Amino acid sequence: MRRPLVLLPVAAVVVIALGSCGGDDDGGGAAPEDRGNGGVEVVARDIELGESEYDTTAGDVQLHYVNEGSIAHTLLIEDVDGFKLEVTGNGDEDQGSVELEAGTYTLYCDVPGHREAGMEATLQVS
Ligand SMILES: [Cu+2]
Repeated sequence: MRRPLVLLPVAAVVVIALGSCGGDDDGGGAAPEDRGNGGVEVVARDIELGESEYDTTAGDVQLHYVNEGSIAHTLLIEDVDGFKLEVTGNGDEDQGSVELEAGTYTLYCDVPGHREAGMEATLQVS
């Protein structure tokens, strides 16, 4: 019974991400160069993130989360609601996109105790 419970929120995030992709609400037309940021790959380990700082460009930011640890981890962006990736075990992956303006953000894992243990990193969006 655990598996559907874990997969459902992941599916919801993907649907939300795809939905926000299609909903072009700025009306100005997205620049094709936006696709050039190539996404951000974040590695989870027990118990840290692969890097202390990540860089990307503003716009539709693709985040790819890969678990190289052995326990479940999540990836959230502080003060950005509605974005969460989850990986359940070694080799598990999750991905999603989120609209970000230029600025400095904090990525973290919200499994109790993990952020305090060091599972956070800076995301620089320029
Ligand atoms: Cu964690």
